[in-house]
Amino acid sequence: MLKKHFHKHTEGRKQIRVVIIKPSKYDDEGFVIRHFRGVLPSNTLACLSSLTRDVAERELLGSDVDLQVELFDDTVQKIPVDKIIRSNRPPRRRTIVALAGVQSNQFPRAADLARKFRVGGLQVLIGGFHVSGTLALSKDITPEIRELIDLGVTVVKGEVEESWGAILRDASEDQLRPVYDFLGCKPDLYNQPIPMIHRDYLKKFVISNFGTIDCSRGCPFNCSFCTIINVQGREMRVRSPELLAQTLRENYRRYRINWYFFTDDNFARNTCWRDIFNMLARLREEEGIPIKFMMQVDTQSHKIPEFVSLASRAGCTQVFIGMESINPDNLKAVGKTQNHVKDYRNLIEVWHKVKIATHVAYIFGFPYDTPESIKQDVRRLQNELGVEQASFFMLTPIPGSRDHARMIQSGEYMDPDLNSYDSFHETMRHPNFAPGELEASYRDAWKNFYSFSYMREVLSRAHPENYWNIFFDFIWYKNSALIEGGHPMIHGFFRLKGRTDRRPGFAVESRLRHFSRRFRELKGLVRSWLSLVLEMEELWLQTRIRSDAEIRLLSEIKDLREQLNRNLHAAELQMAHMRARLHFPELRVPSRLALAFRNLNFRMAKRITYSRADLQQFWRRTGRLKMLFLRPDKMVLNLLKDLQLFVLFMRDMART
Ligand code: B12
Ligand code: SF4
Repeated sequence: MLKKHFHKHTEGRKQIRVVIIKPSKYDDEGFVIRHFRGVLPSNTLACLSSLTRDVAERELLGSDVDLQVELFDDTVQKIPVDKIIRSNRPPRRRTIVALAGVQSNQFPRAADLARKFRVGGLQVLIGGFHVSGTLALSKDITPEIRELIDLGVTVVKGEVEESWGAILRDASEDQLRPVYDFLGCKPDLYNQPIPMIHRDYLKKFVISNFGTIDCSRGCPFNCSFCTIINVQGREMRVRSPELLAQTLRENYRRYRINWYFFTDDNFARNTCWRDIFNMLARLREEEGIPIKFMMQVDTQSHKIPEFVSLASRAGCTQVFIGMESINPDNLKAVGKTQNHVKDYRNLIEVWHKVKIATHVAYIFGFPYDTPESIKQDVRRLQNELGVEQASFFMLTPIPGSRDHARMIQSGEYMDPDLNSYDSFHETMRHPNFAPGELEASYRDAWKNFYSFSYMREVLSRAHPENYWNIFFDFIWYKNSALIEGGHPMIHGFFRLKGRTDRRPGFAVESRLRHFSRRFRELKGLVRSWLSLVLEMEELWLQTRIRSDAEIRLLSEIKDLREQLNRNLHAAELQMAHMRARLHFPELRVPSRLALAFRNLNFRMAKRITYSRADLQQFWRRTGRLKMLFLRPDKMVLNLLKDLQLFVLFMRDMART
């Protein structure tokens, strides 16, 4: 929870508390998807918080009003519904709830929260892509939105940069309208307040020096599955590079935030990209602010003169590319005509040349996909294109897209539960897949792409500056998609399950039942994490960045190994190691090796440097033996070796 008071002296003044909530969604068992730590902080919360602050500073509600804002993110914190309701004490103290950035898959959860707040007598507003997209393409108000309006919830369609003050004024006077429609008058973003990141909120995320900002909105292209063009339009609107610079400086000065995800759908079409890149390069080179960032671009981005080279100079480390499919027939069928498959290889190479990692968005379920083609596509992404990362999605007819409107018209089957519209559930039927088969192919794609051998290949050729970014992404992705069975863009780390926060229709479990469920789940989770940690440790051992000194030492070891075949003693090997240390006083890694050398023979040293395969084999063998045959001395020794490796692994990771 984040609380901001914009006025210090509240006595005798009217108080308006705006509680902005980013709803999560339910899992298949009706529990709210919430994590101990999230990965990507919400830009919508940051954006609406800045707008509220601006309203307060400009005293748009009158000079006698004390405006406060509180932010809650349902994906990483429990929403204290009752406390929020109790804080509403009209007429002097009003609490207004704004359900923000509500996507279709979050709508059922948002609607449940809205109902509770309405029962508690609060004024409730809802905005974001579900209501905006649905109402943009539908002539009538759809039943789920109508139900909320009938409950007295205010629906806000479109962007509110130029109207948030007026809406809050209506709320403060108890005059909220049922629907506000700003789709026809999209705000000019140039001088609007920049989304503001809050330190306390960031503490809920794995990386606390990481922020999100949208530098532009809109996209000129016209893909049939896209909702963005029908809500934010096809004409680009951009934020002022100068205002962005001020915010980036302030974020760094106050909170040391220097890592960003620029959430623009297509940064390559931001008409101010050059000015923004130049500004970022100046912050890095002249002001010493080590900004680095990721951005989303299209498959033509590499052809924009200087775009790629300037992106690199500006601090870009990863591009998220809207590739979607390798099959030209699929691309044609969904109007993604800007994607030219023949040019994909060149696209990836151009980004690689400037050492920027590529991450492709890839959709399964297009008309020409089959279970076999999905397998082939994954192999081609790895072998032909060599992309570092891929995010897979199942094609979903999201309300607000042309696909959705067409399917409504033709009466094709769509899953009636909006909670499933998260791109990792099957929501429609496909002639080439039996029910459930698309989902199975999709799951296999994650498994096959993030295989040990491919991750090793990627990390072995990764630029040292990118190594740990990619490594962490692999952990995040494997945890979300393969352990949690969800989607990396929804899942964070360590799943929490509120017993009583269950979707209507699912019974609230007794304490005993819930705790035994959680115990079982946690046991499974610990096992999965252990094997993930060991897999990643092995990956690190096989691919880690070695210092020049270590490389020299290893080559010396290699020479000695050859000599060892001619009966050289391990003692001589130790001598070589000491010699190498004399030559390279800065040598850090050999001090770990030294430990190994002191106690262990040559084979063990090799093992510590390259792999824990022998240890793995020992534990596997030990696990199969009966108690009687166990060797406690070896077990203790190998346990110590494993612990030592683990500590080294953690230490290397923590250094980044
Ligand atoms: C960046 C991004 C992400 C990031 C999230 C980064 C972050 N945490 O901020 C990541 C990659 C994690 C992500 C994930 C997903 N995303 Co996304 N994402 C976006 C993207 C490209 C930008 C979001 C953004 O910053 N927008 C700018 C903000 C300020 O706009 P806004 O939220 O609409 O808010 C404005 C107005 O709507 C309004 N408003 C919003 N709420 C409210 C409330 C009130 C009361 C009022 C008055 C006004 C108001 O005011 C704001 C200012 O004008 C959008 C597309 C887009 N252009 O918005 C897709 C988008 C929101 N995502 C979408 C989807 C489907 C997903 C995923 C389900 C898919 C997936 N598997 O990846 C997941 C779900 C994750 C989750 N739990 O949120 C869809 C949602 C469509 C829909 N109808 O459901 C979108 C629209 C893209 C698309 N494919 O069409 N996403
Ligand atoms: S390129 Fe991306 S943002 Fe643009 S229309 Fe296509 S899917 Fe939408």
